[in-house]
Amino acid sequence: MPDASFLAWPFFEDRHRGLAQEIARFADGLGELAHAHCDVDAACREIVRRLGAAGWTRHSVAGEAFGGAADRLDARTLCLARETLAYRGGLADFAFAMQGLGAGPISLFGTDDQKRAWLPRVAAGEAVAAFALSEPEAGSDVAALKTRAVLEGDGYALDGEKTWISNGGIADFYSVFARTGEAPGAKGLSCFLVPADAPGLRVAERIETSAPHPLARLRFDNVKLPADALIGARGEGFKIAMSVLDVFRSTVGAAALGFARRALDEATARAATRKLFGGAMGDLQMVQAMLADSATEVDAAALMIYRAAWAKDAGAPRVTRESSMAKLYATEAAQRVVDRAVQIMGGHGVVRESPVERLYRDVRALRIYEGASEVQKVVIARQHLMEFQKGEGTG
Ligand code: COS
Repeated sequence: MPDASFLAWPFFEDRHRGLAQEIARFADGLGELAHAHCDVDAACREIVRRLGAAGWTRHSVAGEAFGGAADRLDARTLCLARETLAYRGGLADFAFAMQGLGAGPISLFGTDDQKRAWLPRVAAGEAVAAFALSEPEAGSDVAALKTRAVLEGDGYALDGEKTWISNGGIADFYSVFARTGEAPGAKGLSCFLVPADAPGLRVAERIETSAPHPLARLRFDNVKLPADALIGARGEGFKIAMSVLDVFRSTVGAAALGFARRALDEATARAATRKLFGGAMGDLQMVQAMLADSATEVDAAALMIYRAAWAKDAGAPRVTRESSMAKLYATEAAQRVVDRAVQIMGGHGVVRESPVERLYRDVRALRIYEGASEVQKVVIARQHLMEFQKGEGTG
């Protein structure tokens, strides 16, 4: 059983404690479906369907009138759900996470019509959502993106290429960021709602990764969009992307925490039961040192994640610094915790499809996606310096 003592922390309300138990039961019920599958597309759709039927994807969208569990996204619920699902399997976590991220621009910036068109279906697990930001030459440097949306009559024509798009190929709609040219760089981007069946949009390539999930490169060739496909205001695309990422970055940390807790539990069980040198493996101080480091890092990651989520839920206008710190620390720490677990498992840790071998593959991408560790450091340092300068100004 995963350690649940952190739920007593003051970051949570009783409703979170109840939800954490319920989602654990739901996740246990997924069984092998929670893991990457030979048919990841079908598995993902089925997980989304079940998440919807059980009411979990209601937490992925904002607005009770649009099928959401509440009027605001609750970052603590999203983090608890991701941590719990990731503990059971990377694909279950992935399927849940992408519903929230893909629908995030609509939840936070969409019109009522856009919300009515898509959020109830995302909440019910009937529509699959995707977030299309990265390009072949713009991943970390978002302001460099080149996909263009040109005004044509009342609407837009979209041209360009997106890559590393999670749910690419199975999504029902994409939140697409494109250059509309109001100003150079970050100030000239906008966000668009693009249905997957829009003529001119096609999957140019499916991308296979070490922890398989639906992932694709997309082409947009003269995709005609109506004026009401614009999400938020023209020129606000960069801020929309960053605001959505502010909410979801701490949830990436939470997924890493779920992987780390599972790795620590597997390693602990092994150390407690495996006999060597005439005693239990866990009696060896070098093994104890590994367990101590991992247990400490798991707790530290949990503190940072739930601090960031609590700050967001408590109404902080921006949690850029807190969510970047949580993502950076938790994903880097999880990599170390999983690696130590492999070491403690010995040969068993590299047996294909064993729990720890899966974790070893599952955890790696988290240090890259939704802002690589290096980008998080840039973001944290900028915020830190800005706070210092503000303090200087006020004396
Ligand atoms: N929330 C709201 N607004 C934000 C913001 C945030 N978190 N971060 C930046 N902005 C605003 C800034 O305030 C600025 O507006 P003003 O000039 O009006 O103040 C504007 O957006 C431009 O910001 P900035 O100058 O910081 O832009 P940069 O191009 O220098 O940003 C980084 C560089 C690296 C910080 C940014 O590109 C980034 O976060 N990249 C990683 C993106 C990512 O996660 N990629 C993975 C793809 S998604 S899977």
